[in-house]
This record gives sequence, structure tokens and C-alpha cells, in this order.
Amino acid sequence: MLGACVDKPNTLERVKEDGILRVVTRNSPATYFQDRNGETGFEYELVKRFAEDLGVELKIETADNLDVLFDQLQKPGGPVLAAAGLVATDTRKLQARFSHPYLQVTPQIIYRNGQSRPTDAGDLIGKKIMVLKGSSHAEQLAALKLKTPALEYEESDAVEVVDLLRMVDEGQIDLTLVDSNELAMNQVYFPNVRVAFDLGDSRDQRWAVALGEDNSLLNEINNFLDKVEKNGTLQRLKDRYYGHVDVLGYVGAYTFAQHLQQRLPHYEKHFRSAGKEEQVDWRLLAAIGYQESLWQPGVTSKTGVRGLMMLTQNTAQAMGVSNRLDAKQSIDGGSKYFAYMKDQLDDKIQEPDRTWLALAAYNVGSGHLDDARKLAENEGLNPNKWLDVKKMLPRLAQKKWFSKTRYGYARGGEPVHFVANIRRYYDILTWVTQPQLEGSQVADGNLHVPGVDKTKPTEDNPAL
Ligand code: BLG
Repeated sequence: MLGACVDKPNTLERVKEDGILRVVTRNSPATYFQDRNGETGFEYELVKRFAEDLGVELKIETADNLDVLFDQLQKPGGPVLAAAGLVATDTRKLQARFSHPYLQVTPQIIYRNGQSRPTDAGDLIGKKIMVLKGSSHAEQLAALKLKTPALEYEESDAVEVVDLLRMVDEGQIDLTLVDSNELAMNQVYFPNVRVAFDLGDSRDQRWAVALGEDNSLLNEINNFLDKVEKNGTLQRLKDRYYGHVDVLGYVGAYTFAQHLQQRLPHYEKHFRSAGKEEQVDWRLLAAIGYQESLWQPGVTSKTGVRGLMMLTQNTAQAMGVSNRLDAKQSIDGGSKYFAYMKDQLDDKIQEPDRTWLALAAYNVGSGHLDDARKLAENEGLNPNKWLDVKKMLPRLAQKKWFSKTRYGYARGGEPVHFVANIRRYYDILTWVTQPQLEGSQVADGNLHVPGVDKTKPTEDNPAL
């Protein structure tokens, strides 16, 4: 008997023998989805690193709803791990075992701007509320209903979190309850959604394994999570996926959403055609345009730089732009200039650094960028890596350093923010534009939120 037990491989050994880590998740912006580079999402990135650590291949499966997800986990021969932004509620502890936490989230009641703002649980009575079926939020509302029987809410398994937020945004429901990280990711799609109040304390998200798991996998998971917490990997992923609101602020995030609906549709066709012409992802060009002018063709900076892509007079002339305030000319000229900046970089510079360095050159000029690259080299850093060059750029504003450079003083801090912001906007634009719309005939502003039909004209959204 004992011998049989020893011979039988434990879960971890089985995963390693198979060479495959099977993971079940949900297809949503906060967990797992497709973007310009293929598969991505916070959970996906984290679990991919875990598979790499184990030296096995990752196989992702998606479950349509949370009940199915927990069923899958129990199935013999099914996925061994669920990574889907799960909170270990009492009910779920009967269905699975949970890892150490990796993300703290706060459940938030969401309402539509312009409606009266609910401030406590009592204000939820009489409102049309919807949450995901089988979600921890449904459990929270069920608990609340025991104390406040007049509370009514609906659970749906036909929607995702983005749909719930859209329904609030468009007034189809009054309220929903989502986690703060989901809102942080999605605020940029929905100009009208606002946080009413936090419902309860913050809670931990954890990975789950089957109830009968023999601890081998769970221990390995916990070691991994502790490691990525310590070495900063976890924080980097959090910044990348949930940092938008931190960077934009809530006001910036819903302002972006407004501009996305009201302004970008006027210029999307120009970005697409310039992207085609210059062989650059149009969403990167659109991100430059947002950083430069918030997609406003008539702006002029303090320094006399003008237009949607903020061209200097010299650049405009060199790119054949006769009227910088003409949106199409500005976009074409700016795109051509960016492609030119990228082309003339050293052949040794690989993507994606090539793109980030070309963006810096767009903003500060290629001479100053070269100076910063030389400073990097002198410091023993890599002049072909954006991470290293960006450390040097701010030195161009300090006499101690710029006095030794060829092109002298430059406001070197500006391109660092410039590139960081554009990368954010580019990420966001990648999320809101679906790959299947690429190259489509409809080139006049087809923005698409996952799971949401935004192509229908609405009152708030006349341009679509
Ligand atoms: C850029 C030019 C570069 C030029 C640098 O300035 O403009 N880029 C474009 O015109 C697209 O060509 O390089 S140089 O020709 O080698 O000197 C340096 O002069 C524009 C930048 C300047 C910046 N925006 C595009 O990113 C700007 O307007 N900064 C001032 C902002 S404010 O007035 O203080 O608010």
C-alpha cells in the first residue's frame, strides 16, 4: 500500500512529466485576451512565468463562466490550476484550495455619472443591479440581502465585466459591483461610469487548485508567488495592466474614454492610411497624436510647435506639410517623420527598443538622442536599450553633463514622459480595437470594446 503511494507521481511530478501546465481562466481584459502581440492579460503573463519556471509548456483553457471554471478544476485529467482573478470566498473554499494572495482588490459599486450617487448599502434598494453569476460579488450581494431583504439584484451568466460596465455607462442598469482592478482597466472605455463607494474591505485574489490536490503543486505555486513578489516581477505586471488609472488618474481615464469616442473617430482613417503607408501600427501613430494634442488639430504649443502631431516648422517643411493645422497633413507628416526617425537609427537596435528610441527622437531630436546614447555608453550602459538610454536623457538638462555633449542642452526629461505616455495610450488603444477589424473596409472609426457593440450610433457618440 505504502509502496503504491510512493510510486504514484504527485501533481507537480505529473505536470513536469507531461511537460504541460494546463490552466483554466476567463477570457476578459483583466485575465486573458488577445492583443497586437498575441496572447496577453495579467493572469496570463503571471501564469506564463510560472510555467517557464517549471520548464513546461503552458496550455490555457477558458471557461464561459465561473461555475464552469470550478467544475473544470475538479475534472480528473482537466486543468490543474485556475488563474482568473479569484477571491477565496467561503463557498469556493468548499470547491477548491487557494494559493497565497498576489493582488488586493476592492469591490466597488459603480453608477452612471449624472445619476444621484449612492453612498451606502441602503441606497442600493430600488435600483436595477446586475452582477456576474457565480461571482464573489453575487455572494456579497446575497449576504447583504440577508440583512436588507428589500435589496434586489440580478445575476447573469451571459455577460462579462466589460458588459456590466457598458450597461451602466449606457443606462441599461443602474448599478453594478466590480473589483477595483477591473474598473481600473476598463475606465478608459467608459466615459460615464463612476465609483459610488467601496462595498466592504479589500480582498485578495488567489490562484486555485483542485480540492484533492496533494500539496505538491500548491507549494510550488506559493513559492513562485513569494518569489515574484520579492523580485519585483509582480509589481511590474500590476503597473502594466492596472496602472492606467494610476497614470491617467480617474479623471484622465474617463476623459480618455470621452476622447476615444468623440475625437478619434474623425481621424482614425488618416491614422490607418498613414500606418499603411509607413508600415507602422496605426494605433501607435494614434497614441502619438493623443500625447501631442489630445487629438486636436488646432493646437499650438508654447514653443510654436503646431497641429495634431505637433510638428515644428522645420519638420513640417522637410515632410512636405504646407498646413500644419490640417489634420490629415499633420498625421501624414508626423507619421513619415516617425518612420524616418526609426529608419535612421543604428541597425543594431532591435524592436521594441527601436520604436521607443524613435519616439524619443521624434520629441527631442535625433542629435540629442545620440548624445544620450553616448552618455549611456560612457556609463557602461547599453545605448541600444531604451531602459538604459532613458536614464541618461534627463542629464541633457544638467550643465555638468550637457556641456560634454555634441548638441548641448535639451529638456531631456520630456522624451522620457513622452515615451511612457505613448506606451500607455498604445496599450489602451490595442485593447479597444479588435484585431478582426484590422484592414476592414470600415475605416471611419470602428472602435470596439471586447464583448460590446460600440459600432451603433448613440446620442453621446454621434461620430460612430
Ligand atoms: C520636436 C521635433 C524634432 C526636433 C525636436 O523637437 O518637436 N519633432 C517634430 O517636429 C515632430 O524634429 O528635433 S530637431 O529638429 O533635431 O531639433 C527638438 O527641437 C514636438 C517636439 C517638441 C515638443 N513636441 C513633438 O514631440 C514640444 O512641443 N515641446 C514643448 C511643449 S510646451 O510648449 O512646453 O508645452
